[in-house]
Amino acid sequence: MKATAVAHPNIALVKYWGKSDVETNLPAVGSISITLDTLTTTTMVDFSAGSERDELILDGAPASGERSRRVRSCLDLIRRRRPGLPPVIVESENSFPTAAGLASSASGFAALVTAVNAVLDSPLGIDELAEISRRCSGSSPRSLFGGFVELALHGEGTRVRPILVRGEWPLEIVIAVTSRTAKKVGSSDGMELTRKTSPFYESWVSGSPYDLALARGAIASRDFEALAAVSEASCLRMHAVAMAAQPGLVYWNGTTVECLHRVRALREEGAPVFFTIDAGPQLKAICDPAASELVAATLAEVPGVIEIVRCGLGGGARVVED
Ligand code: 2P0
Repeated sequence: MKATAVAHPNIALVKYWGKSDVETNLPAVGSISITLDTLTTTTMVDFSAGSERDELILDGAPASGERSRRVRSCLDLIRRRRPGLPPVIVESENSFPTAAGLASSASGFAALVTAVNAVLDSPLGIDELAEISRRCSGSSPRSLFGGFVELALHGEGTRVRPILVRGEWPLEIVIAVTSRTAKKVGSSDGMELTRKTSPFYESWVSGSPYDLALARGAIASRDFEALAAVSEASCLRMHAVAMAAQPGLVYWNGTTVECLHRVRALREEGAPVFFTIDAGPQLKAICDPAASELVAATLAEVPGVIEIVRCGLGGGARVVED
């Protein structure tokens, strides 16, 4: 009763920001993402260790507090569907710093549900797995798949589907790490504050289907410029609606803004590159592989950039040999 799974973080091009139901963690908007390679979460579950209660070991140290509470509630959701699972030891390792703002909860829950599913006599289907992981982290179902992925609102819930596999449009991602300080307001709290207080929230939500349609079209036709336009617009609107909350949420630092301008300048000079920024100060530049060297070198020179991480598109969550 042991299994190990790996999963990668993903980056949304059309952003999820806001929940229509906090209890079930139901997103108010759909989202489209790309799954990364290079960065990896590896999670081992051991139901045969004779543990008295569920335990989480994260990056080599026992975890408590919010992280372990979220893992237990994920395990509870699985036990509701597959009763009788004994207590488990969960050992999870990230190949990247958890505090670096690189979406460790998405890869973490995708790896966890995939590993647990591998020990079940009667495994859960992908839609059930996605539903469970979404309840724990709204971005995590997207990491169940590789390449380009859409998490769509569907009936009373959501449905996640791959749009393109990674080899069909092999873009690269250059991440400019500008701070390692954990953010003051996490995504879940930031989304709720935005929903309750931002005067722009309704128009953010109502504009999302249009952005999703534009992005789907751009991806289907491999239209880089169209994808750049809709992705930067979605990113800036997400930050605008959050900045308009009370008190306003500003996830950027000065270096983030400078990186944004450098990416736009590169594009004006003809390099196929665009930016996106999540609920933190790191800038992610998405580019054609031919431009990635130039993009990495340009962002590395921006004062305040402390690390450059380069990725391609990765595969979905999967079981691996121990
Ligand atoms: C996204 N983010 O689409 C957006 C953009 C952050 C900024 O999905 O509250 O940490 O646990 O469902 O999974 C944050 O994702 O949020 C997120 P919760 P989660 O990638």
